[in-house]
Amino acid sequence: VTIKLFDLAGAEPDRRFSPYCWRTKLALAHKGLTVETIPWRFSDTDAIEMSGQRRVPVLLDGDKVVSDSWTIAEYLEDTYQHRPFLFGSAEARAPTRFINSWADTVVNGALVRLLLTDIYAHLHEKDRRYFRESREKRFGMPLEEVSADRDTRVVGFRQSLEPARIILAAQPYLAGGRPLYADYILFGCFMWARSISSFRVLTSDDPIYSWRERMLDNLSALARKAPGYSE
Ligand SMILES: N[C@@H](CCC(=O)N[C@@H](CS)C(=O)NCC(=O)O)C(=O)O
Repeated sequence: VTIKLFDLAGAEPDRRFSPYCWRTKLALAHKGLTVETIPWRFSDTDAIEMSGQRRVPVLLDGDKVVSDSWTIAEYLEDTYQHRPFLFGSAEARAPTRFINSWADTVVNGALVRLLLTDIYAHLHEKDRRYFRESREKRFGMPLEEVSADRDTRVVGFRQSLEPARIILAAQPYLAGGRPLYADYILFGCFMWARSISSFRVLTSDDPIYSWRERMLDNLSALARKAPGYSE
């Protein structure tokens, strides 16, 4: 059976920009598992109804339906134990989960404010109204206002990455000498940015920038080959 993945797409079906879907695609490639990705738009809620929730990624593996990128990572690790480890060891799972919650809250929370209008610009027509309404409600202001001050706001974003910068100045990957799921988590955030925006979120003298370059080339340059922008 081929694994299938519902993967958030923009107007162009091959523009895949969800940070969470990127984590899953990189995890599958790390495990050497082939996947058929299905382009999914925000308004395609019926297509993932069987998952009992309304967000992607949603993974189909035989008769198994798994949603939420963290749950999927654990599922892949536990189901495909004979494949390369995603977490490194049983003990590494908990600190990796901390990186997951840091990326979801601090990193993605700051990035969305920098990227919101670029995301909107790449959406499929059928998603625009829902996206504008739901995000303007969430931020309490027009989309365009949310990212209007991004040239100044990006400075704080870069500072907030200091925990990753310190470790990446000392070793090539968050996980150590080779990339593991910890790296795919944070890298997924940058793939979100790269897929839909030419805005410069990192400076080229940043150790995180060099790490991102290495990550783009790993796994047969899966990420670098995907439609996106280079800053
Ligand atoms: N905690 C979830 C978050 C998934 C998520 O928020 N996905 C977004 C796409 S990036 C989504 O499907 N949003 C649907 C919506 O906003 O209606 C995970 O890690 O998979």
